[in-house]
Amino acid sequence: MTDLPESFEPGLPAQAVAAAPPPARRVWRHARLATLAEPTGWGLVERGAIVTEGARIAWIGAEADLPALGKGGVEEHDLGGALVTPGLVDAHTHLVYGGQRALEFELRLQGASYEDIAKAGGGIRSTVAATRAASEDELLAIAAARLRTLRDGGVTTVEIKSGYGLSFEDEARCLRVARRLGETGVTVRTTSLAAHALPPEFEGRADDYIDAVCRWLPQWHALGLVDAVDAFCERIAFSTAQVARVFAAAGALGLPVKLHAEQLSDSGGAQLAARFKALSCDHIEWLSDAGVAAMRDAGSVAMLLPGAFHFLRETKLPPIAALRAAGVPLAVSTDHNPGTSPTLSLPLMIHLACVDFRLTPEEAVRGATVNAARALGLADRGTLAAGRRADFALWSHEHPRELAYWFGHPACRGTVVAGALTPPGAPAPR
Ligand code: DI6
Ligand code: FE
Repeated sequence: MTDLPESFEPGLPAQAVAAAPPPARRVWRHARLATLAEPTGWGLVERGAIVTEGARIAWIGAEADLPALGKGGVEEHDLGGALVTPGLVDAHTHLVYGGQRALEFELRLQGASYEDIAKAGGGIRSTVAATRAASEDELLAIAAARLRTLRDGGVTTVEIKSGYGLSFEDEARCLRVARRLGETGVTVRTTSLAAHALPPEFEGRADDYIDAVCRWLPQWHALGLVDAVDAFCERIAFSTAQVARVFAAAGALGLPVKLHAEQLSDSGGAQLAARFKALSCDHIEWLSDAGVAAMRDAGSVAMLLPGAFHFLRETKLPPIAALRAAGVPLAVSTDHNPGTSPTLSLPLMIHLACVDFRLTPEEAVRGATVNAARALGLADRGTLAAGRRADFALWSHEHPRELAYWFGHPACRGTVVAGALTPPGAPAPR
């Protein structure tokens, strides 16, 4: 039995240690752990415990092996046998927008296609109009409620894209809202998706709009609003040549890129994204063999979005077997957005990834944890291990495969975010 040191914070100068209060130390007992800490397997520990110090995991293992916790206050938590997994990571969302598109959904059910509606000026553009009409505080309030619902489903890290402002100030507003959502609690990573659709004031001038985006990007970056850059590469959106210009501007700022690629057709987006060492290629239903090889060589994550596939009643499946054979990591996210995936349940996406895309339950859960973290370039989360962030989700399941099995009802009992317990229904982070 090893004693834990008084403090796990490495390398602080003596004065800083004296001045700063010690981080809260908590022990979480009576947990059924699924650590995902090894490259394969669930990493099950039947009667486990976790010691957290501030926002980090200090120790994790069998409760019987708990080290002596030394002097000083330790807060005790009995988890009552709950299943504990790494906090879920939703690495692809469009969470900040005004309005909703239920009428468009109804029209599509009557036969109109997503592309028809987009070409007729509906679709993304109608959400742009509703977003521009909303105040920043209104956008914040709606998005905070959405984020709380995601968190109550086990999410402790979320990526939020802009893309419904499409002007310098409206995009900045949406990114600011995303940043404000990250000020407490759930980690928020922001992505500029200004190259999402052509705003009406640039009608017929897509290249001019791309020029503007390339000029605006350094300014949003200077305001501290952007962690990554995305684009929608599709025949109804932007060409590979246009996306290449946006990615070059991102590269000049040292920002990583990712791409909405091959969602509705094979445009060779994955090969372009690979040239820029993209963190991920997302959707990829129409991905070709050459695209798979390019992603493998670039180390990009395959971001699977079964909510959009389901909602658009797509039939073309992403090439899962080829991605698996190439060793491309598979991630799963909600793609929450009002047009193609109005869901706020990442556990439901785990289920759909298994049923519709034929992932194994373990692949799908890894897809919503460790591989999603990788898609955000975050190496400190997605598994449970000493030194990792103390982000975990508590479930009323016996085995983690049940995350994929049950669907459509909440099974998350709460989350621990940066070492602090948040029961379901707790106030939205503001
Ligand atoms: N692909 C999508 O699925 C969303 N954006 C994108 O580039 C849809 C956005 C919308 O319809 O509002
Ligand atoms: Fe998307």
